[in-house]
Amino acid sequence: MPTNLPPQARAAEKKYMEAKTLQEKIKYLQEFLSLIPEHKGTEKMRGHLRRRLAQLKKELEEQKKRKTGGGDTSFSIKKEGAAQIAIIGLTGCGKSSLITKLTNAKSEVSNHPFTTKDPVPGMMQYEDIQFQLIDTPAIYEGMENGKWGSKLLSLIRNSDGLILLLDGRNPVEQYNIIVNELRNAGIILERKVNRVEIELTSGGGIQIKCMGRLSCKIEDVRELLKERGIRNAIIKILGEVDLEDFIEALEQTKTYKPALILINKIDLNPNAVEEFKKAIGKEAIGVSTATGEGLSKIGESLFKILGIVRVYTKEPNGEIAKKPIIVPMGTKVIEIAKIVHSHLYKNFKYAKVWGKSVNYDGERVGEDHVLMDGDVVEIRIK
Ligand SMILES: Nc1nc2c(ncn2[C@@H]2O[C@H](COP(=O)(O)OP(=O)(O)OP(=O)(O)O)[C@@H](O)[C@H]2O)c(=O)[nH]1
Ligand SMILES: [Mg+2]
Repeated sequence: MPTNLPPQARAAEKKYMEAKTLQEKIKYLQEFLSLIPEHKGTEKMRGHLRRRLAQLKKELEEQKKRKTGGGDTSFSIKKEGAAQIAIIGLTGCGKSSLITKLTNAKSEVSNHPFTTKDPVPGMMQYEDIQFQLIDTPAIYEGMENGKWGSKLLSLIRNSDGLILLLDGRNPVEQYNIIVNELRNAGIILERKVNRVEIELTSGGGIQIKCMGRLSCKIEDVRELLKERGIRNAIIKILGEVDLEDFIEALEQTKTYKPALILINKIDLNPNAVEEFKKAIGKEAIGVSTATGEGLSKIGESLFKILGIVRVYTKEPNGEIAKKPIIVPMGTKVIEIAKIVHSHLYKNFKYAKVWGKSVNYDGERVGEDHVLMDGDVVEIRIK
């Protein structure tokens, strides 16, 4: 970012950065924008800021809406199990039928539109872990502005993943409506290839891991981070990214949710999955809550899309833990040590690992060793 801004602009920027409320942020950002000289050198910056302003205004509108309409109780549900998965779809696609089949939850099933009014959670067993499924009120067009829409969208944003349930009689049309509604709310189902991942750390300065290409100046990135008060972070650059991608990552304007696409009622249309794949180019699993077909595939598929692994700890000469620790794919031994106990983390010497990530059982590995699903880890300290 250019540093040659007039002092008045810098002062307004400072007020903007320090603003606590949305109203204040909007006010000072407007002021800041009006004080930036309009020339080529500031073009990109003005573009970013204008987009940010539009977004802040939208947030304010949403905040007002939440305060005035739609009742005050939120849809939020306390997380339990390995992951919280919201089952979403249009009315009548079979969300309540599905949760009733897969968990012990009871949710009213009916062919009247908009039967489910409040979310209903239930636990689904998959091997030695459980997923928390949530049956939700139906998605509808224009939901962002609707009475329950914003509550449902915040439940979706807070979940770890989604089941997109489509009615097999018109899966393509239903899919397009859902994706559009989610996109309008900044929720995306595909992780961008070109992206920045920022993980804040407690020390170590700014560490940049470039696995792609940066198409802006590194000094601009450093300045942006400094402006936001970020002193310690691990930053991953994937694909070709520019300053805009950094701003997006910092402001989390887009929320990515892994989603499993299920096409229900295949008893009524056995060709639904092929029709869907041909039109949309995506894989889906065909199920029928009426006949039970396809339901047994859901657990494994969910596990896969979530990108998680199960790690079992073991004390030297002790038993293997019955309950796994659930961590993201790519987790290193040292991160497991940190989760188990700070003592193991601080005094880490090496670990012994049994399972898929090692060449032979009981192999000795260092702190950066990446674990795989089902691994058993024994941490040795100094
Ligand atoms: N033929 C057939 N009908 C199904 C299937 N699954 C659900 N249904 C029927 O579809 C209707 C709607 O099912 P629900 O489970 O209530 O749908 P929902 O998605 O929860 O609907 P809302 O709560 O309104 O959003 C009911 O009449 C179900 O019996 C299926 O696999 N095959
Ligand atoms: Mg329902």
